[in-house]
Amino acid sequence: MDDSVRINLERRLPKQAMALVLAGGRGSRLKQLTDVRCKPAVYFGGHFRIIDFVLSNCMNSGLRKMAVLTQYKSHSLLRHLQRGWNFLKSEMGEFVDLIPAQQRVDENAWYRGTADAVYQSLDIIKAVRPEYIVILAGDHIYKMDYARMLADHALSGAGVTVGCIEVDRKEAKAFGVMAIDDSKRVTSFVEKPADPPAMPGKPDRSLASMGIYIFTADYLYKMLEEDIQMPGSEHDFGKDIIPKAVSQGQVVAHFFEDSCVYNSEKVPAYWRDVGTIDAYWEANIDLTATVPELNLYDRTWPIWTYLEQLPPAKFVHNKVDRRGEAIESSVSAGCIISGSVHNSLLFSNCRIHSYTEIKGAVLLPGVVVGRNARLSKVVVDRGCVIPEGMVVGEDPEEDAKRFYVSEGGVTLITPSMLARLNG
Ligand code: ADQ
Ligand code: ADP
Repeated sequence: MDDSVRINLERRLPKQAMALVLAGGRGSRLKQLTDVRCKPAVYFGGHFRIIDFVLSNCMNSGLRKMAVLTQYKSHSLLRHLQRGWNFLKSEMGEFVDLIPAQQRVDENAWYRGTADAVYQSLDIIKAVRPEYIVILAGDHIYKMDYARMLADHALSGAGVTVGCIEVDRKEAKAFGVMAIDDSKRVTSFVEKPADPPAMPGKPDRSLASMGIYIFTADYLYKMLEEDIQMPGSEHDFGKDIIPKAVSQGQVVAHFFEDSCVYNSEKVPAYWRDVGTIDAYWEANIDLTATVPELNLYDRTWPIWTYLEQLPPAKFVHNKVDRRGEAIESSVSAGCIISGSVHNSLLFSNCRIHSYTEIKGAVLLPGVVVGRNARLSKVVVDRGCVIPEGMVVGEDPEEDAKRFYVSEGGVTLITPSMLARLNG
């Protein structure tokens, strides 16, 4: 096909599309980190919230009609979006609309599955008159040009296109797993199979759904109207809608790698569901590596967020006995460091007092670490005050009595756990 046709589509289609970001999930595997906020509102990468990544992808793809569907513990998320994502001009047809759980069908039932969340907001969506609807999850960290997927979708003529990625077969139980034919038409789709099917010629790999769908609007409306009448349906995209669309021969696959191109340059195919404390810790700590897998310094793919006006990070040092330092670490604005920090990621406004040793720590905004404390391999929630002399990360049994210790040996500390210690 002529390249100019494709480029034209990539430029035009995002303007005819609307993105729906599903941000209602519980994220329970993040343990007490999601006690007060939903997963999309969880802090990530020193400055950001998880949802900033998918919204920035939309911005950078030219897809500027966005609606965020919220449900569970949405206060922190809504506050963040109101502060940080309020700059688009609705007069120009650009917006981030916040849609709380509607109660359209039954006054007593909130959203059931993901498809129900969309169904209950159909009036709001139809009023925008999009030709394409891009359904995204608000809880993944990745960079992706949705314009390429939109162009593929339009060219295929399918009712729905599913974003997919190769994963280890062992990990595929957590995903929708599919099979495709030579033309990338999806021939089968099973949601979270106990024994995931392998890819042809690759016995250890499975083709997983990223939970990203582009629908031709009319096809989505028809599917949702039918599904809501279906007895026994869980009203979920992965469980009900996509398998039915596959049976109708209406689904094609779009490979994530094919979208990892920006300004004609290939960007690494980085996609993470930071759904567990271990995955969350690892993805944050990776950012402190000399060459991290995820590049946050790429000016061609900016990640937008809300930033408080803060003074710069400061390192206190006196030649006699104090050494405020941070090595292989990322330190955000407003921090004051008088102790020793290694391989750690500090969000804004942290205070690291003298004679402390911090290693492999993810410290959320406003964490205070008292003098002589030692922390290693920890995630410390916003606003925690670690008392003077506390040691965490050296005796797992002792840590498990006071805090949450993950399978991978990461200790999670939250304000309520610390409050319990103080009686
Ligand atoms: P899961 O991620 O397990 O699988 P789900 O829990 O339904 O699917 O969450 C999808 C997204 O919707 C998440 O962002 C979640 O926060 C949000 N969400 C869930 N319920 C919601 C509701 N009622 N209202 C608003 N938002 C809601 C899905 C697919 C799999 C696919 C994986 C990829 O079902 O096929 O492989 O995503 O991660
Ligand atoms: P964030 O996730 O932005 O760090 P906070 O830690 O300030 O948010 O609070 C998380 C959520 O906990 C808030 O969105 C709110 O719903 C609830 N919360 C926090 N502090 C209070 C409070 N003092 N009174 C009532 N609710 C609170």
